[in-house]
Amino acid sequence: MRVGVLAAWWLVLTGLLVWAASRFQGFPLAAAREAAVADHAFRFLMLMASPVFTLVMAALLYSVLSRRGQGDPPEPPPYVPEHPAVPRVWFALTAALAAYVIYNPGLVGLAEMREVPLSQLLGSSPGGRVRLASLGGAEGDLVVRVRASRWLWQFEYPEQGIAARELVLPVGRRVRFEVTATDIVHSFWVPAFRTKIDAVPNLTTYLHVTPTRTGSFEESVDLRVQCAELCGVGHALMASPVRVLEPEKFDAWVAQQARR
Ligand SMILES: [Cu+2]
Repeated sequence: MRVGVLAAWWLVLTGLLVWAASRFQGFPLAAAREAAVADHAFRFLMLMASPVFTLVMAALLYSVLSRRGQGDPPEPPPYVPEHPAVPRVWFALTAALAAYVIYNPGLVGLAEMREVPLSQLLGSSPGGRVRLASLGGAEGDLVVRVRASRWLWQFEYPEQGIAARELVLPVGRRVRFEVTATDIVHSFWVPAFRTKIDAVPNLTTYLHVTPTRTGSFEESVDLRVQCAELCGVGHALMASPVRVLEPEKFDAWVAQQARR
């Protein structure tokens, strides 16, 4: 009977949690192809973790309520494992789940974000170094060089021969960011894109993003470049607005910047 009560608690709590999660609207604006991959992974992991969390909570609630008001036992009961198979099954099951999520959405999602086959993501480069950390992914349509300094961002468009202090991008084109820093370690992060990469002095790191909707910082604060690595007193204010435009408006912006 005890198992039945516990199972009922578990079912009720799981139902409540999944219902609340399905109504959750608190995600930041999603404005890139990569954001959809990241949000899918987040929802999937939450769904996987929910029954584990509620089982622990159900056992806790059941234990607290069923032992209420009975005082301390006269002497501590001896530890007798009732079902030695239970911890083994629990361990095997959670280990298998952990291995599964490392693969999918972990590695599969990373390959999807970088638009490369999984085999290429895991293969080693000719120099023998693991590519996982250094691989930027498939080529982009537009290159933007990002330079981080205490406490500002600078953007350079080498193919267009222009530079700017705000990040302006065309919608629907794959952008290759080449990121570096001039002083200390910073981190390039646009909340609406859900991707992030460290900006390191004397090193270029790569990030690829395909914006999927037009918008600006004035419409959503999630469209901003925000430093995500604590870098001193100006860290929290180290942000630049992001503007995503229709391709023809982007070309007009480039022409206007070039004339300056
Ligand atoms: Cu910072």
